[in-house]
Amino acid sequence: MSPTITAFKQSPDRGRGLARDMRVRWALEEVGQAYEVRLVSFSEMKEPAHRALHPFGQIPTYEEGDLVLFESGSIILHIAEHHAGLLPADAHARARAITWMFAALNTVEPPILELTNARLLEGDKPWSTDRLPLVQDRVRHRLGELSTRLGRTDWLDGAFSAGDLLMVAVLLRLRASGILDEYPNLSAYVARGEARPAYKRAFAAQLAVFTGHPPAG
Ligand SMILES: N[C@@H](CCC(=O)N[C@@H](CS)C(=O)NCC(=O)O)C(=O)O
Repeated sequence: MSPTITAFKQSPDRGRGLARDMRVRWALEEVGQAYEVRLVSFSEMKEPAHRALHPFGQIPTYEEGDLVLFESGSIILHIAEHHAGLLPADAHARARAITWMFAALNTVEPPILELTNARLLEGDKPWSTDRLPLVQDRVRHRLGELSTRLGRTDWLDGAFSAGDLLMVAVLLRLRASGILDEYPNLSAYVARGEARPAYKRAFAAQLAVFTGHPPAG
């Protein structure tokens, strides 16, 4: 039975790949697992029926038989643990790939989200112009460290893994700011992620929700 995920009925980014169902779609495409999508509006997300799946009234959720999950990282870990392709077989390499999943969500995504919030939600506040450079510098600090670790390698630790999937998904949220371009190896890393056929299929499926046109092929 195919799992069902939830996604925005009206995505704020107009289906450009930033909503977090994208990373779950990408993981499912990487492992070749077909899936269903249930679209929810902002008001539906806050209703009891959806909150029974997701206590914080958000997307994505994941339903598979009687299993219900929320949190994109947990969903992707579940997918990666039940299918080949997103985690290495070697126990230590697997633990390191999972470490990168946590690093993406817990160390790299928070300053990026802070920057998004500073721009979108606080841009009209009188203190915003003083605060924004501080927030941008916190992002640069983290990216500098990540860039040093990645160096000239294609992926964070050997072959592409769920750690890379989440890291690329998180870094993509920075593209509009221009900050990612300051780190050529990270830009190239993100581009490598976007070039993966599974990413392209997931992106096309998410965009189709916005355009109303199903992806070709
Ligand atoms: N930590 C959660 C964050 C989920 C989240 O923020 N989802 C956003 C969409 S990308 C959402 O539903 N926003 C609407 C809202 O919070 O009301 C995850 O990784 O799944």
